[in-house]
Parts: sequence; structure tokens; C-alpha cells
Amino acid sequence: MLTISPRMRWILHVDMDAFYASVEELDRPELRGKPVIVAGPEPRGVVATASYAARAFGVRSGMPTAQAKRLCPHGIFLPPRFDRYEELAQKIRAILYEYSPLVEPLSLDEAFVDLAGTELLHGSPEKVAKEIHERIPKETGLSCSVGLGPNKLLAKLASDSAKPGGLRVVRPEEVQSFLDPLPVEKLWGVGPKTAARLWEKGVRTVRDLREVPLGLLRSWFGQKGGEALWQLARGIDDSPVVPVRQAKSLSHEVTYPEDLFSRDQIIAELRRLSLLVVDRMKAERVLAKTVQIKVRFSDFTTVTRQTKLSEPTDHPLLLAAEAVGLFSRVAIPPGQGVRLLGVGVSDLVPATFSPLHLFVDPKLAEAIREVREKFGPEALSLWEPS
Ligand code: DCP
Ligand code: MG
Repeated sequence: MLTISPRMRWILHVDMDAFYASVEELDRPELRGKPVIVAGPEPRGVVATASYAARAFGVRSGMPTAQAKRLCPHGIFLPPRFDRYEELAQKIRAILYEYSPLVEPLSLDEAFVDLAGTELLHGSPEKVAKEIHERIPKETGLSCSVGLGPNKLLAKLASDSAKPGGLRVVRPEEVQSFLDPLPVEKLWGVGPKTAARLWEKGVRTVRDLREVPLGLLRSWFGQKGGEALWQLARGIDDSPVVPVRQAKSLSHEVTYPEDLFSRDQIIAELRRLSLLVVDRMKAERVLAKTVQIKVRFSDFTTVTRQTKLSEPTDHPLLLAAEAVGLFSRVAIPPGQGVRLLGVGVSDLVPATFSPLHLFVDPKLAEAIREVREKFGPEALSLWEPS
């Protein structure tokens, strides 16, 4: 008999454990169980990832390599081998595509899979989750964590809670008891700034957040931000799994027919290039976590500067401000002009989880986009009142 029931979603999230380090251990079995640290070279390099044995010494992703060496002097420090990681990532994705065409890779080692409608072919979502959780280690030699839940928010939190190596299913009736004890900053969409403001108000866990009335949340974070937080605290998340072919970076650069000497002109150009990059981000439906600029002087010496943002964004004002801020860290050699400027973004994530943007107006971003769409990319320039 055919019955019609409200559409129940099941989303799976896979995240590989200590991915780069596990790949190194896979290829060199003598390293297994040792404190393996994949990192860029000193003095400026940072740790990409550390095996769980190295994490016991306090080594973490993003930490300067020099600091990791002090914490873990006997660690095995290896440079990253991205081609090999990419090769394994493709193998993992191929397994996921056997179960659903709706696979959204978030990075090399992480992906969402929408299991809606796969039941007839593959069995219940729980069975599929178990199967994927077994097959990835068997077929790649790498350990993974898997989460299954009624939406992306819960699937990701579930796999996180299963780390390392576990499988966690959060059924609809368990959502609230699963979420309540978690610290608010675990919720996707609560970036460091929002978390800090919540802590100030005494809100530390999801349970605390759930007890704040909607009206109060709106008064703290604005209409949109307040409502988003209200929903997150209840495990509500309707964002779809968007299968994306992900670009690794996007940039726009221009070589000028005559070198630029005026600082104002250079800054205006950086803002214009930022808007062009935002256009491409919209087209690709991505947000960026890293912004970089490139400056080439009259004598062809070239410098780049980059910065990491606290939350991924595609906001034109934020990106333009970052690009201009980066330029203030560039010293122009005496007598030199600028022959090329470039603005780029990398560390891209799909734009499905829209950032809360509590500190800049999202309507402004929308207005900028509309004007440019209607009147062309040169119709509007960004400036700062002096
Ligand atoms: N990575 C990086 N720099 C960072 C964070 C991560 O280069 N600051 C790279 C190395 C990781 C990979 O991305 O192996 C995946 O990132 P995760 O955050 O999923 O971290 P791991 O897979 O290493 O560990 P975990 O077991 O916590 O997922
Ligand atoms: Mg991982």
C-alpha cells in the first residue's frame, strides 16, 4: 500500500580521522601509532594535521611547526603530499556516489550525502551508514567517522561526536537530548564572534541557548541572526545537500598598461577586483575563508599577502576591506610603481550554510549585487567616507 508521509530526510556525514597523517601511516606502515605530524617547514610553516598519538602532546592543526616541535620533539614531521591525499579522497567519494548522486564534498576529507529515496535500492539509511562506515576503512585502509541525522547540522555534529572511528545515528526523537549538552560554539553558523557574545550573556550550552526567548535573541543579534540561532538550538536546518564541483581558489588579476603610483588608485583597484571575485564566488556558489592579494612592482618583484577569516564569507564589503587591509602590509620599494594587482580567495566552502553575518548588513551585500547585475560590473565602486 502506498502511504504519504511528511518527507523525512536522512543526511549522512563522513569525516576522515587525522586525514593527512593517516595517509602517511597507510603508505609507511612503520609510522603507525607514532606521533606523525604533517606540517609546512619552519620558520613560517604550520601544522596541517597531527595523528592522534601526536595530539596527545597537545599538537593541533594550524599551530606553528616550531611550536609543535617544542611540544613533541620526537614527532615525525612530514611535508604534505596533496596529490596522494586527492587520490584517496576520490576513492572515498566514489564509494559515496554508489549510494546517492547527492554528495556534497566540503573538503578533501569530508562530505555530506543525502540518502532520501535510496531506501529501495540500498536498504534503510542506518544500514547504509553502517555499510559506508565499514567499506571506507576496508577499501582505502583509512579510518573514518560517520554521522547520520535528519539534517546536515545534526549529521555533522553526529560524526564529530563519533570521532575517531565511530558511527553515530541521531534519530529525530533524540535530537534535543543530543544537542542540549553541547557547547554553543559547536553549532555550525555560530562563529567565534557570535560565540563570544553568547558567552557574555551567560549562554554556554545549546540548552542555555534554547531557553533564551526568540524576542531576546532578535534583540541581541537582529531579526535574521536571532531566528537562525533559535532554529539551530532546536536542531532545525533545512539547508539542502548541494552536489558541487568545487574550485580550489578564485582570483582576478590585472596588469596595467602604465604602472600605478597613487595609493588611492591602487586601493580603488583592489576594491574593484574584490567585487569581480565576489561575482565569481556567487556563480560558483561558494564562500571563502582565505583572502589573498598579489602585487607586482615595476621591476617585476612580486609579493603576496594572505589572511584567514574567522568565518567563511562572500560579502563584498568584508572581502574588499580585507584586500585593502592586506595591502597596508605591503611596503612599496622606493621609486617603484605597481604593474599588476590581483585579489583572490581560497579555502572555499559551498555557500549552502549561509554565514550569519551579524556584524555587517547582508542587505547591503544584496543591494550591491543587484546594482551590479542591473547596470554592469563597473556601475558601482566602493569607497570609505574620509
Ligand atoms: N587541514 C589543514 N589545516 C588545518 C586543518 C586541516 O591543512 N588548519 C587539512 C589536514 C587534515 C585535513 O585538512 O588532515 C582534514 O581536516 P580535519 O579538520 O577533518 O582534520 P583531520 O581529518 O586531520 O582530523 P579529525 O580526525 O579531527 O577530523
Ligand atoms: Mg577529518
